[in-house]
Amino acid sequence: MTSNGEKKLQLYSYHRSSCSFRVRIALNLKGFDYEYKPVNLLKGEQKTPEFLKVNPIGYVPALVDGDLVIADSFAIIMYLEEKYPQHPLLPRDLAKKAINYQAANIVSASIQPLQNLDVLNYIEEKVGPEAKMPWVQKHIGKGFAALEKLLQNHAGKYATGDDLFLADLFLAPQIHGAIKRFNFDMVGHHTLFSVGCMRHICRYLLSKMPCLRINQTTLLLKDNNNSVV
Ligand SMILES: N[C@@H](CCC(=O)N[C@@H](CS)C(=O)NCC(=O)O)C(=O)O
Repeated sequence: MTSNGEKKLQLYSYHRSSCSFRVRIALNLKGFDYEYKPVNLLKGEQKTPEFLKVNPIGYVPALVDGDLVIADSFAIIMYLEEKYPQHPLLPRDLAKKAINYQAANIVSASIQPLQNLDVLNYIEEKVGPEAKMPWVQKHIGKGFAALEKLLQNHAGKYATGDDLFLADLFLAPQIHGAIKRFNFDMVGHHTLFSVGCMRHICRYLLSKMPCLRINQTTLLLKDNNNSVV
């Protein structure tokens, strides 16, 4: 329960999931205390009957707010944005808002689905394990080249200027995963690397919430009780 008697939000998440990471950043920016419900994707927990009742497609993240269950990071973030206006995640300027939607959708529709665990397992089975990395790197490269062009005239400290918005929530976990998990070479992606990178997001979150600490290896943020946030 929260201090005003409402049930705490619950987030079904996996620490390595970039889609869950987007929502964790949004919840942090909006300043929520929420219950973390881990779903271990490598152990197949997303396919258990219990989790499929939460999200029938078997993906994290999923957010529970009272009786409402919302799956899909974009839907969750838009819901949080409309319900809880503190720290707006979208700029007022219409053109800048459109750039934010475009950047978020390049990541969530044209990059991440092609590197999803289910897809990589399929490629491994049908083509062979050696085919996975080139496949992922090709699609990250294609998406990042488009993002680089899209953002080069808009970027400031963050993706679309000097404030942190929706595009950053999608970019930071994607860039983080590209480097750490898929060994993607960021040379030639200067705009993305300098603005979208985790350092900015983490520094910002840490300055807002001094109770948080960051694990330098996993880049997970933890609170004083050592719980992942
Ligand atoms: N469009 C969905 C995609 C969700 C998704 O693909 N989640 C991945 C983790 S980032 C997952 O749960 N994968 C499990 C699997 O492939 O079995 C969103 O943005 O939330």
